[in-house]
Amino acid sequence: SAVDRFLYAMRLHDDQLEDISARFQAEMKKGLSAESNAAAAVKMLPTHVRSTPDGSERGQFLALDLGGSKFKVLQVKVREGMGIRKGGVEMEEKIYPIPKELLIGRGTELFDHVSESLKDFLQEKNINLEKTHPLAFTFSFPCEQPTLNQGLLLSWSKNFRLRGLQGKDVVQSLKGAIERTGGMNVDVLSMVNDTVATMMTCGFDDQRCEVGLIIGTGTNACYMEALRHVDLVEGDEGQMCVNTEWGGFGDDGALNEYITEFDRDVDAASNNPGKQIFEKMVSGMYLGELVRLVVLKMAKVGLLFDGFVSDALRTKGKITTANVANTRDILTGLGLTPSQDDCIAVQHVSTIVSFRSSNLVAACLSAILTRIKKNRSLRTLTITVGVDGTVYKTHPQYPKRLHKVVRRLLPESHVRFVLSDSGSSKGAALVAAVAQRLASRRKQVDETLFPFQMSQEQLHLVKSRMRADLEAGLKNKNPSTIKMLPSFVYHTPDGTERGKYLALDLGGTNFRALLVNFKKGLHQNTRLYHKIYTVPMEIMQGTGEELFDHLAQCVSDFLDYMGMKNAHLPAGFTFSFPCEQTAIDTGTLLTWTKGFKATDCEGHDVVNMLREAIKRRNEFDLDIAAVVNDTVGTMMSCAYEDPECEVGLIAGTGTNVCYMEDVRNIEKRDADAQRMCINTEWGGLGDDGSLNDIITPYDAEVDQNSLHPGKQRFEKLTSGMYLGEIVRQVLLDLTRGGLLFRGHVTEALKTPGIFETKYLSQIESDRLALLQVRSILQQLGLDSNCDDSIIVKEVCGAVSRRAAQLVGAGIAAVVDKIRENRGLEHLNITVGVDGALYKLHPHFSRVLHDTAKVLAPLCNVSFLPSEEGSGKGAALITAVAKQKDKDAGCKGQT
Ligand code: 0WK
Ligand code: 0WK
Ligand code: BGC
Ligand code: BGC
Repeated sequence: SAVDRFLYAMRLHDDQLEDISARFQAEMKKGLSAESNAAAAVKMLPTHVRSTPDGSERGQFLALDLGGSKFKVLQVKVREGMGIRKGGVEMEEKIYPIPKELLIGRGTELFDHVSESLKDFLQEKNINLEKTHPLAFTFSFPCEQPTLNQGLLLSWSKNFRLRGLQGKDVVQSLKGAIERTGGMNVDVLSMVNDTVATMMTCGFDDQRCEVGLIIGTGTNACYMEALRHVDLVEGDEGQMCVNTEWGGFGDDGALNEYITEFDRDVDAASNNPGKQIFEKMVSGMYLGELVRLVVLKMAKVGLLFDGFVSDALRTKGKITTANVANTRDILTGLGLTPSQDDCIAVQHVSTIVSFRSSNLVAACLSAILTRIKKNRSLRTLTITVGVDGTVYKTHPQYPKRLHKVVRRLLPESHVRFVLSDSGSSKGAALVAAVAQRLASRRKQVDETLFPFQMSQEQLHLVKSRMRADLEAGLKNKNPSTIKMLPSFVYHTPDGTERGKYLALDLGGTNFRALLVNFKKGLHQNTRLYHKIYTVPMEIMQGTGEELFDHLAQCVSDFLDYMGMKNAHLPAGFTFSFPCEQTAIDTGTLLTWTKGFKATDCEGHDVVNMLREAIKRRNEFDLDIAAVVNDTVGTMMSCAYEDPECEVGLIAGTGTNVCYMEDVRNIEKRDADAQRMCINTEWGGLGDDGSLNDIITPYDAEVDQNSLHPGKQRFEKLTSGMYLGEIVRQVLLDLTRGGLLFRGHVTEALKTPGIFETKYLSQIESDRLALLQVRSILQQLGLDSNCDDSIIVKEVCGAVSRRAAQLVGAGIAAVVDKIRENRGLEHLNITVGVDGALYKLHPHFSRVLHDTAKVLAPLCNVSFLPSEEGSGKGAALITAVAKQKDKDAGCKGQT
């Protein structure tokens, strides 16, 4: 017919619809990817709704539904409250008209109207104004949401064009208005787009509903996208609902060949020209205008009403979508006297306009469904689409036509359409219920982790307590928690050290044997060979004889490996446990620490025990000339590189520090040297209860289950042997509280030592996506979901951060003491460091540095990780000891 010819451009055939569907799929990709999102016409906004209703939502909520044709205030009771049939939702609502001028006024005025309406609703429904009411906010405009209850307005659309809110957080604006209205307490828990609320509403009864569609004043759709495709949100686990804002499809010209002159006219006359091109071809706000402009043109060219044009027909907005449905009375309303053919023709025009709208929606909807099918690599997709909007609800043929075209475009899929019968606020309330649960979980996790957060005051306290016990340990009257053990090392290396030495290194986790050869010339060319031997648990906790026999056997293996069985080398023995020394080559073990508990060792000289073990083997001989603590060995190793290194720090399985103390301060031991290196054994700080105000129940539990309860309390807050256990205790507690792993306390979680500290380092590395955190948890037999892994990462972070801060406070105490020892305003000093925690943990060293800098502002502390461990240091000390013997020897002679 004439109309068909006239509106040829509006009749879209399936191949065109498939083309539009393909274009829209491309637009979706553009909107989802981080690098092309900014310029994308279809914004694909993440909503932070990570799941459709799962049946656990409950609660009473107020709801605001703003942005559609009607502004509503509601109260929604989900699965609770008297008389609600099991599992039901009860809603009370009231529509509050919005005065036209408010739609184009100041944003704050609109929100004042909203909050005054809310107050009116509370009063009318006798809802207690004192109680704080959780509120779910549906706001149907494009908003960027950093979180579930924040929404930065990108732009207005439809008939809203207000000033002063673009780019602002509309949740804050609402809270501001509620504040201004006063007399009510409302907690805005979540803000959702009406498509999301519609999807959730329909998802309440139909688990398959994973798409929300609005064809009302405006048009839009949302759907559950795979999180791995949502670049703008961290994590690639599970799903997230994306608000496509497909109204903007075509704003970048992607639909130009489908745009007709009438569309251009509608756009030009709209309050946001160039924007929402797709919406202006589809939604209720514009269909009436399209019909009017087509009818006007046809009248002008004499195809209607014998070419008579009335003013009304020329007037914008005279034909609204509502009455496109029945033609006769609209034409009379326009002061026209239509003939029967005119009516049929006009009816045909509105049918074609409405047809095109449903076809375009079908095309883009099929694009979304195709994408979901691909995401899940399904051959056939069975899914439900939740729909709302006056066009869909009131245009008699619209739903049928839409369903038919979608099924024609996706013949192999089973697409069900569910009309959201009571508006979208039920869905909004379900989102709020999830937000409430997440918020309460968040609060409980924060409360659990709060004691691990060290305030500046607390860190200053730890620094001064450390300082006090360092001082006390140097005095010999009363025992101190920090033993301050003399090392008989009087100065750091001066580069004159020469010769070949064997270094034996019993650390926290393994035993190392090293051959170190100091050659003439620059110290770079120190040759060093080493071999690492494990120390099995049963040896660590067997008899002293077995332990030292094991060490002697390792040495024998190393000498074989080096072919130096008969070298009779001088050896330095790094022994990383508290030893009382009376000379450089003796050391009485005071107490085992870390994972060691070998019998008949404490109170014995560890050098003799090693010598006896070697004698027992009777196949090689060693001249053990020095025994040093690993902190001392580390300080010497690093001092060989940097003469300013006068402190040695171990942050590994255990923790400890040594430093060059002025002999005049070492009351319990005099020596005719200016300084001596003191092995502080600061791990014992707190053994007298001085740290009880920061020790948490989790720490107490770890101490109780440790090999040496009550001992090494500072070490048990800061070192690798224990951090994993502290994390496990916290995870246990959170799981028992139902906040983690769905409350399942598995055997794995109850297994001591399962959470090795190396996992902390892995879990906390920024590069590690949550997925990998989950696989680590999987390996540990902990079946977790995305949120669980987020919490586990947080717990690890809290525990390791505290450890680094406490060690930082300890270092600040040591370097400040050295500065004051030397009466310096300012001290430059280097700390030689070793230990897996310091070297491998992604954040430990930085937090340690920052804390030391803040707590010891007058000291410029640089940290030098030791390259080859403390072995070289032990060899250096052995070289010095041998040198002295020689000097003493020839002095003896002279
Ligand atoms: C009813 C929903 C509301 C949505 C509206 C859209 O409760 O959230 O905005 O449908 O349809 P309209 O009222 O614009 O036709
Ligand atoms: C390597 C040193 C060794 C020290 C160890 C501490 O060579 O003396 O005991 O570091 O680190 P851990 O092995 O306890 O992580
Ligand atoms: C808005 C969308 C909304 C849709 C339906 C559009 O104009 O940009 O956020 O979902 O209308 O109300
Ligand atoms: C020991 C120290 C050692 C530290 C680091 C502590 O348990 O008591 O002697 O330096 O661990 O290995």
